[in-house]
Amino acid sequence: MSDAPAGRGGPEQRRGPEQRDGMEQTLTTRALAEINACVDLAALEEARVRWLGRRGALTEQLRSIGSLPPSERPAAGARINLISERVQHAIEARRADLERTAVARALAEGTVDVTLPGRGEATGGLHPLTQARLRIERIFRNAGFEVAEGPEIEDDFHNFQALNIPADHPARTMMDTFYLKDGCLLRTHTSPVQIRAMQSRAPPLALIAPGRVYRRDSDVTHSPMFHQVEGLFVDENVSFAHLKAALHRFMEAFFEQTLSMRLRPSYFPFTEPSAEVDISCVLCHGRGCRVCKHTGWLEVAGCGMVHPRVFEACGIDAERYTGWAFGAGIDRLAMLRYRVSDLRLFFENDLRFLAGFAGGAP
Ligand code: 2U9
Repeated sequence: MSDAPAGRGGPEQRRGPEQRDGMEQTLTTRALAEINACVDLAALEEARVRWLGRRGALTEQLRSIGSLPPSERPAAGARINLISERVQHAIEARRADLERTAVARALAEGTVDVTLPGRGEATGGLHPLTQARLRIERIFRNAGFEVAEGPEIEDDFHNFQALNIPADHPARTMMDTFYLKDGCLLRTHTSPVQIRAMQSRAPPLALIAPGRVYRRDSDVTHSPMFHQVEGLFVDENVSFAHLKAALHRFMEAFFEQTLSMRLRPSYFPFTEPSAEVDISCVLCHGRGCRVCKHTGWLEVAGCGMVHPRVFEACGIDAERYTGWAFGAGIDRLAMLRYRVSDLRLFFENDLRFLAGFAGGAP
């Protein structure tokens, strides 16, 4: 506004009530006309400041009441408040109008094209290692096993001594360990979970322990953190024949194909006798390919009968009970099942790789 709204700062005491009445009407008419003439929200805000702001015309009017005779002040104040309210309502109504118009214009100009197809929502999925683990868990749960968990930070007793691996045992170097403070370590296998189960409960016991394990070992085929699943079955009259049948059933269920399985004698401190578990190659079905190095066989697990010293360390009567155990790398099982040729792909979390597993059900 170039000219100041009428009466601003005027000497009120020289005006009579009729004069003031006329002037207030003029003010109201001008304010409402200005507000309705605003074509955008910025202009409306300017008008609001001009009329109702701290130095706005109506605020000044209210302030100038002090110069009126005391008897006229209440009535004059009430009238100006009424005008301010009308102006305020007019601003709000105009603002709503302008906002509606802006939305209508944006729609008309096609800024928001409601006919465009949506961008779509990417469906996430379980990591292939999680899918493999859940698959293993489901198979064993169906066979009556429970799934047990335990701490990843362990002590020497649960990770080594109770498993018949004393301090000077050569197996300690085989399982290069990450040591922490106060004699703690990162578990090198999930066996401590079974140790704790046997310490706290009496047989019969049927459980698997899947989880992360750690070894100071890192190259193309080894990661310092990898995933294992171990199984333990303890009762009276449990034999090696049970072990072989259970593992064979598991392998066929996991790979969803008929397989041959063979056991080769081996050595682990915690089992006696011990064996390596081979299955016929899941890719070439035993004919020989690059994955099985043309042998027709894949080594997928180790197993054996629980060593009596392990039972003794857990307070289980080794004369009465026998048990079998096995261990397998979940990462290797997942590579074979999902045809992944490089272990590192599981740990890089490249979405282009992971997207191939989205929606996959274990
Ligand atoms: C208790 C008693 C015995 C678990 C076993 C293996 C054989 C085995 C390897 C497979 C691939 C580790 O991930 S890997 O490198 N494991 O060969 N593990 S028997 O034996 C146990 C476990 C717990 C109380």
